[in-house]
Amino acid sequence: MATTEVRPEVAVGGVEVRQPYRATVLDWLTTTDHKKIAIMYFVTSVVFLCVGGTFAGLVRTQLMQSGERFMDGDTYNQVMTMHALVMVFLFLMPMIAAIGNYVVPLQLGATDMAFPKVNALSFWLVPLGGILMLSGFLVKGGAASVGWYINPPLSNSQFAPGNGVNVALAGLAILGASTTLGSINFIVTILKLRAPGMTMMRMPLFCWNMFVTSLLAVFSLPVLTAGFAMLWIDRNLGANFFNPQAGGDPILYQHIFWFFGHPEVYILLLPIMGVVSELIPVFSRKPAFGYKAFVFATLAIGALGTMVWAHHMFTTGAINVSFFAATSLLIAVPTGVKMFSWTATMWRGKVKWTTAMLFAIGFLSQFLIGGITGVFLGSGSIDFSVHDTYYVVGHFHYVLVAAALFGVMGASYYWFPKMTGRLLNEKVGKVQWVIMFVGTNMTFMAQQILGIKGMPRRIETYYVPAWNTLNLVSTIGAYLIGLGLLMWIINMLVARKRGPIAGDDPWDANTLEWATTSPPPYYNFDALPPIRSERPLFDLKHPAEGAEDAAESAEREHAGAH
Ligand code: HEM
Ligand SMILES: [Cu+2]
Repeated sequence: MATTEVRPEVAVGGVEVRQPYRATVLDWLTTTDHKKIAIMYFVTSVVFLCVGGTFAGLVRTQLMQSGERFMDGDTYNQVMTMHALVMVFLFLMPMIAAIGNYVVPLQLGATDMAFPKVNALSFWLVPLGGILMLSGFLVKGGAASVGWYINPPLSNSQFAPGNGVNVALAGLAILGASTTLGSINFIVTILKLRAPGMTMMRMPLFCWNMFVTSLLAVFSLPVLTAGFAMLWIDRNLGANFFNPQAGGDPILYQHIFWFFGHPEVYILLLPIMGVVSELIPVFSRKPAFGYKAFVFATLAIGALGTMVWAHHMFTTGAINVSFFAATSLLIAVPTGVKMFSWTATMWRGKVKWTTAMLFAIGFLSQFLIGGITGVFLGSGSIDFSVHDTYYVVGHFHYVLVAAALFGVMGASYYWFPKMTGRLLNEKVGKVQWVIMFVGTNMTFMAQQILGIKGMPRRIETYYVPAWNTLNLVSTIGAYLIGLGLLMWIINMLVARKRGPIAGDDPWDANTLEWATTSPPPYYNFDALPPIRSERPLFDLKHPAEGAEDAAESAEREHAGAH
């Protein structure tokens, strides 16, 4: 494989540019290069975003007006369930694997991930798991239509006959294996392949977030897979793990699912927080405020994130509400530390309003809304009145869409030049940002208000005219999000071939991925700068400031030791 990568440099507009990946199909099918694997994850994830987005569009079109029913109940439930499973397991998790695969080895100054072959396997399990899960639409009875928790008794073979749930469980188990293998790869790469001088406390914040995310994934995904296996055995081999008539317990399934489900939201969010922690210092021209505090906040969120799962079960009456309310509210503290660190980093900075920075700031404001409504839901008394309403749907979409999707957009505008050697169109990017900022707030704020007004989730239609206007607003907002995503995809397709040449370090950034060419050679680096802080490239470019900063922090560390 290596031999095909040594390509002649060609001069474009006076800048030496490597020809990006004119690899053969066989190269792509057999590659173990983390950069190529990252690009395959990226493309696969965008394709599934289109699938999951189309499902969301269908759902919103049906809910636009009361009494609208172009999808019957079962079809609606299939489309809604698959929307969620596709968006979580086939769009966002592979997208995080894409960004992590491309950036982590480069930021560590490594030539690749620790286990390149396992890395390739982790990728190929994604299309396999995805096709298996979506093949439910082709089997008798249709795709899984029981909601994304797939919880019994609704999902047992009596109430969900046919193979839709079976293929969904099998597909999800394969996707779980992909993420677990990928996470082990990240953990070993981060612990073992850091360049000389890069101590853990000089590691870029993105890598720290990927590290904690991977620990959470290895911790929680096997539990989910065990729960899916128990449900599969109940459905197909007549066991009774979750059958109360035979001594089983459906509440047990909910514990198992949410023991994974809540850490899952941090598996989705921490990497995005890592992305934002790269973008804000670079475009504020300041080091990250409170680097150490940020690292400990990330570790605290990871640890606390494993202790709150039953806040999804407040209304079952089967759990200790006070304990889980307390742990849930506690997470607001390290999250607040991060929000403060990002804001303080921008404070008095020389902010550059690039599209990537706009999406980072969009993440902050939207995540704030998602976070605060999460605090409301964490307090048992409020949750009792809004559980299973659109308030909850609005809340987690603020976190998963308005926040996570914005983070993905920011990451793409920031690292696309490193992946392709060309810049995305900034004008298009800024228009896209406005459209998506307005669209997400229309879609999900309207949903939150509908929830307060009592609209339950998972209904294929409604007959309450008072909910019409807000549902119309929510649907128009969803169409705007769709338009924004379309602009993003077209921007990438055009820029890949005709975007302005980026050069090695178009953003005047801080970390090692910008210390090599765009795109990098298959071996990543010809040479590495000395590493004395979490901003090695900045230190190299600004020796005085860098040295000063390094001296200052050494001073602080020294003072702290005494
Ligand atoms: C792009 C714009 C999106 C729109 C307009 C949208 C819309 C919706 C709507 C209306 C529902 C509720 C359906 C119901 O309760 O009947 C829903 C459910 C859901 N969505 Fe989205 N969504 C979007 C993106 C996403 C993304 C990016 C994710 C995850 C990464 C996601 C994850 C979910 C989940 C987990 C559910 C719950 C499904 C269930 O109740 O089982 N959505 N979405
Ligand atoms: Cu939760």
